[in-house]
Amino acid sequence: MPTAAKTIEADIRKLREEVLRHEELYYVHDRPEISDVEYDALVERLRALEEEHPEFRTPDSPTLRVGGRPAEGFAEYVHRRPVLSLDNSYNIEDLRAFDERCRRLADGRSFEYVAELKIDGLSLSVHYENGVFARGVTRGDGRVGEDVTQNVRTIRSVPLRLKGAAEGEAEVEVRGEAYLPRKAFERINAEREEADEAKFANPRNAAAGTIRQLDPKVVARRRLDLFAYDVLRGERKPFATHWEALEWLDSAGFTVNPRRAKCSDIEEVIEFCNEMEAKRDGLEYEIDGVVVKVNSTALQDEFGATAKSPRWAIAYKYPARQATTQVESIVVQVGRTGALTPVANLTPVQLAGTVVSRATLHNVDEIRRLRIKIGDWVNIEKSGEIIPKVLSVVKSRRTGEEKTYHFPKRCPECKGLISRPEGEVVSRCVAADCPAQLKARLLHFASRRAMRVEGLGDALAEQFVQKKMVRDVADLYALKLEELAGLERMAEKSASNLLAQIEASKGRDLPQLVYGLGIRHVGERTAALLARHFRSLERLAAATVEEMDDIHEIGLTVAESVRDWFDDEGNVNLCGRLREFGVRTELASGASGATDEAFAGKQFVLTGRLEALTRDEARAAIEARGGRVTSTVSKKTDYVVAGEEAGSKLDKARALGLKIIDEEGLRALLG
Ligand code: 0OX
Repeated sequence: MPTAAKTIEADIRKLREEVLRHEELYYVHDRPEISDVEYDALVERLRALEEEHPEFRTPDSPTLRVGGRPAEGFAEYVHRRPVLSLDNSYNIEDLRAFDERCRRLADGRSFEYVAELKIDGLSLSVHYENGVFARGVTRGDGRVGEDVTQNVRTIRSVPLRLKGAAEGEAEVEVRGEAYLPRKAFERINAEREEADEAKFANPRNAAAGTIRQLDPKVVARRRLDLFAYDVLRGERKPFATHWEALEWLDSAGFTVNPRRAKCSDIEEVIEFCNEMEAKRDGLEYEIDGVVVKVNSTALQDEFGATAKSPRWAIAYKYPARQATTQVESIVVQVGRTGALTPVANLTPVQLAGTVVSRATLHNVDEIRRLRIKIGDWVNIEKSGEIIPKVLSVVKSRRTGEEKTYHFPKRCPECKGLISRPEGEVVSRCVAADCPAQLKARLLHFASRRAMRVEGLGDALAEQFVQKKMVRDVADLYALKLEELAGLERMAEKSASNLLAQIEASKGRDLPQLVYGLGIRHVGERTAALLARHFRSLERLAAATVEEMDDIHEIGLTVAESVRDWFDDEGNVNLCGRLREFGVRTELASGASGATDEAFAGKQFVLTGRLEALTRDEARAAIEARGGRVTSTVSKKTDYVVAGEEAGSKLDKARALGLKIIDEEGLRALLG
């Protein structure tokens, strides 16, 4: 064999062994060392090499297998109908391409989609004989799974006897996704930690590990759950539509995820995907995307399947949010309220479409819980807009060279005292004049979603504080051109630009000002609620805890925090100076009062094609006025905005007697 070919063969062998090792760590030991994304990348690399050099592909190559390997200890079970997997799509264009393919296959016939959450768990097939639970089988490689009947029996959302008309059926197979709710996952990991056992990296691994437990008593304690998504009877799909199948499953006693939508076109599907992505972190369980299915089972049969996956369904995957990397150092950041947050500086790694080089460690307790050391390999996760967090330490990769980390005893910036009130997890620097706190307050006040002072970045804020040019956010409005022009790297032009920006910020609306003040527990949405309710800074400053607590969506913690802030003499003074400098302290938007009334707390559903506005613009405009946009029409919906070619949602709205407006109507409402 020529040398080059030998090297390629060796590369393929090494890669194959590497993939197999990670599979064993994941499936057999439930102790992954790399993230799913990295694992996928390894398999892809192997697949590409094998495709170029098929002569080096061996029969045991992991690329020939679709799913996980059966663990020892369970009997094999051959699925009567193969358990197909889903084609993945990672962006909207892929979804549109899927839609085009479906429409081509439908050849002019109209059809609907069903969009449902893609639960990040493991697929199970549950069998019933004469209405009685008979067997539970894992997906395995899609053809052969493992018989895990005793374990499935412990899942409370799997009925042991089918309800209603289903009772009399000779044979029924239900498919669904078993998962561990986040709460159960956290509890299990806490217990494992106490018992000095390796923790699970995420709920999916924990669920997969649990279903393979040989002792059903352990499984029962773990509280697995199941969302059912498919029903088969013998060889047939027993319903005309997937939606009906879901309703049947519900009536037969299964849990069907209520967050689902019947969509008349791909735009509605996309909207569901976006809406659920925004809600993702608030769900009680983890999802990794949305599954889109053609509703009609006749069309499903017609479209058929490839060797691996049906042509009538696709998974729209959200960006992967976990990765593994190394801790280079740990630093403590001081926030605008003095909160001390330990942050790990990481070897940069690609995650959810961006390069990540820092992850939060939250607080001292978290550092203790993780037992993290400098030099450790860690699993990190990014969720939503929040900065990534460290999930766990990969202890098996320790070399002994790692260094223990000690949380500082004093504020790392001003050397001031640190306090941690009883019952709280956060340590705070309590120095009133801590420069790091002031800098963080300035940056927050000037940030895009607050008073938007463009050009006021980290370096400038640092100088303002160091040179004592600014002692609170109101001082920004007293800055003079000569002072600014004297700063490092500040030409006269930039100085006057900055002054113009500062001047312009005086006109920002009240929600931005309230948010910019940096009151503890007052995020953007809370600030908007408070501003819209009280309509001026003066009235907000005078509000009682009870008045605030009475506002829908505002709780006692927020109300008390706001009251405390305005009770502070320094803050009263600050507000007075802001007003004197000419900063707007009255609500500008919707000043007539009528506009916001129409939106506050109201639920909107957008359906069909809008002409003048994009859906995102319509959504943003509604949300800016305090309304909410959801994708499902229900009794709770206040307005259905029907664009061109609105489909089943409009029908449902009519059936429920809801208020229906067209795009013109929405524009009128928006003023
Ligand atoms: C899930 C999920 C998985 C049926 C036809 C192809 C895939 N993880 O939540 N699979 C399916 O559907 C099967 N639906 C789901 N919701």
